Parts: sequence; structure tokens; C-alpha cells
Amino acid sequence: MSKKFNVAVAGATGAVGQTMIKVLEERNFPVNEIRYLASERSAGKILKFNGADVSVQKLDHDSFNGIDIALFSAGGDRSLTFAPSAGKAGAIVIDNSSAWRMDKDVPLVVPEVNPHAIADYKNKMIIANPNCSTIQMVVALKPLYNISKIKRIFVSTYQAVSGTGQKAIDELEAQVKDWANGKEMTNKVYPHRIAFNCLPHIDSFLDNGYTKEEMKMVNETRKIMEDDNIQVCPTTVRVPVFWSHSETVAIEFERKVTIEEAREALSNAPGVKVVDDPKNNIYPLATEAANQDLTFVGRIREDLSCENGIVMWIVADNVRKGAATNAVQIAEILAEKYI
Ligand code: NAP
Ligand code: 3JN
Repeated sequence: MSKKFNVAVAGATGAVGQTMIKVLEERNFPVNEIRYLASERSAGKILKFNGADVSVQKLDHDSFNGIDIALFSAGGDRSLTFAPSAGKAGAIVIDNSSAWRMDKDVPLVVPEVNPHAIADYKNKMIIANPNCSTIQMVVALKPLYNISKIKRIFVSTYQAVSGTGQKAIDELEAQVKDWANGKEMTNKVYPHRIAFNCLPHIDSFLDNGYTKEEMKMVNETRKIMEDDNIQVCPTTVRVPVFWSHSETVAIEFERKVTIEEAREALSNAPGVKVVDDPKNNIYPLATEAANQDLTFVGRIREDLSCENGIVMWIVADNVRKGAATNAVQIAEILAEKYI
């Protein structure tokens, strides 16, 4: 690609922002100018891009002059406030927050699943990146949906603390150290201790008894798969793991899908790696998926409780494929096809 682009990273000092910068470098994205934006607290801080110093600027309405693509991960409020200003300045926003995901004029994109939706970016000059738990699930569902329509999904997640950010990583580490030293453990980030525990509680609870994280999985899956009839029953759980979300997903199809068909479709699917030899203790693991961009699928088996059902175990790095890499992949498609 000969053309180069002016790229802004809003939230450049954060966990997702830092990973987006790393992924832009690793994938050799054709950057002309890079602009780092964050809060007033970080203004003037020096970060690197491809070895060069870049001074962080305060995110503001006039931060986007001359920018082609703006990658946002500075929280939903900042996305609501500043994405329209970026659009007015001519920048296309790829937003990591939930602020715009369900807006009917904003495409919600996983490149392996619905890259064609990117064509609608001009409506609001915003493309939304889905929630991490949704992304890894739909990457594995799409090749199966191509064999048979999916009627219903039961999903339980096992989500790493890095999904909450650095303060949660620090809290888990501190609790484990305190436990090992026989000290009392304290918790600030989560309502209960996370060390040696599982919390069936991610984001806030809604009146229907589900959490916001769970309802993101329901609504985003329907939008990305372009099928409002898919029934999704999620339970999202925080577990004492640092990196990578794992999921048990039970799928009911309209017609019988054999294990062989499923395995073949997944083996040929973009972004998926089948890791499935359980008798030799081989299945996807959070520790193995960390720092990778693929979605790992294993434990593929029949659902004994359902005639047309299969069950599988899906693992991916929540900060990379679940956020940063997905956003950069969208930017790559924009750069190659649209701008
Ligand atoms: P983080 O480590 O806390 O980073 C937050 C970033 O936002 C920092 O760069 C921070 O700048 C910036 N920021 C905060 N307040 C700001 C303000 N008033 N003006 C400008 N910048 C401000 O959080 P993270 O883990 O990277 O997550 C960031 C966001 O990404 C989340 O809020 C969420 O919307 C999204 N996210 C999405 C997924 C997903 O599933 N796709 C996963 C995780 C996160 P300072 O350093 O200057 O404070
Ligand atoms: O908790 C996780 O594992 C994923 C967290 C995602 C997240 C964290 C803070 C705000 C989101 C998100 O992407 O859905 C948001 C948000 O709603 O923007």
C-alpha cells in the first residue's frame, strides 16, 4: 500500500490504547502522522511510536484536524462527546466503547464476520468495535452459521481481570501476594475478593436480572450476525485470570450439524485455530492465547441434551482480538478499500 494515513489514538495512555499502538507497529500500518490523545493528566507525557517520541495531547474537540482515522478507547463518555467532532473534521472513528454500538447508523464490525458493514461508515463517520466477549464468540459462530442457521446459544464466560483494566490486574496480584503471606486481602475494584474466586457479575445489573455485559452479548451478536431471531442466554463471570477470556458456548442449529462438519468449517475459518485433542490434554487455554490474535476453539462435541446442538470452548486474548487488533483490522480494511 503506497498511501499513508494520519492516525489519532484517543486513550493512548490506557491498556487498550497502548495495545492498539503496539498492534499498529507490529502490523506495519501505513502511518504518516500519529497523534496521541488522553486526559489533561497525561498532556505532555512522551510515548513512543516505532521508536520515535510522541507527546500526548489533551483530547479536545479540535484534536482531529488533518486526521484520517481516529482509534478511540478513552471510555464511552469521551466517545459520545468527541467522536462527532472527529467526524466533522473528516476523521473516521473506530470506537472501542459501547457508546455507539447499537446505533442503527453505526456499523458494528468484526472483520472475519461482517466486513461489508464497514461500507456504511459514512452515515456518522463512526464504526463501532464490539465487546470482547462478543467478538471471540462470533468469530467462531460465523463459520458454523454458514452451514446452518443458529436458533439459540447458551454461553458462560470466564473473563480475565485485564478486561477491567490495570487497576484490576494490580488488585488480583496484591490479593494473591497477601494470601501467600497470610495477610488479610482487601478489595476495591470488585465488590468481592477476586483471588481464588469467581464473580458472576460483570458491569452493572439491569432490571431483567442480567448484567449490561450479558445484554451486550445478546444485542451485539444479533447485530453482527444480521439475525434478530438468534436467542442468546449469557452468564458472564469474572475469574482470577490475568489475560484472555474463555467461553463455553452451546449452540442449537436449525438442522443437524455433525462434529466433523463443524470441525472442518472451523479449521478453514479466518481468524480461528482449532486446538482439540482432549485425550492428549490439548484444548485452548487462556495462558496460550495471551498475546495472540487468533480465536482458539476446542472441546467440540455434541450437545447431549439437544438434537441439533454442539458445544465448544472458545478462548481469545481479550485486549488484542477483543479490542485492539479488531480495531486495527477495521482500519486496515478502511485503508485498503475505502479511503
Ligand atoms: P484505561 O487503561 O483506564 O485507559 C483509559 C484511557 O482513557 C486513558 O488513556 C485515559 O487517559 C483516557 N481518558 C480517561 N478519561 C479521559 C478524559 N476525560 N479525557 C481524555 N481521555 C481520558 O482503560 P482501558 O482498559 O484502556 O479501556 C478504555 C476503554 O476501552 C473502556 O472504557 C471501554 O470503553 C473500552 N474497552 C473496550 C473493550 C472491548 O471489549 N472492546 C475492552 C476493554 C475496554 P489518562 O491516562 O490521561 O487518564
Ligand atoms: O470486563 C470486560 O472483560 C470487558 C470490558 C469492557 C468494557 C469496559 C468498560 C466500559 C466496556 C465495553 O467494551 O463494553 C465498556 C463500555 O461499555 O464501553
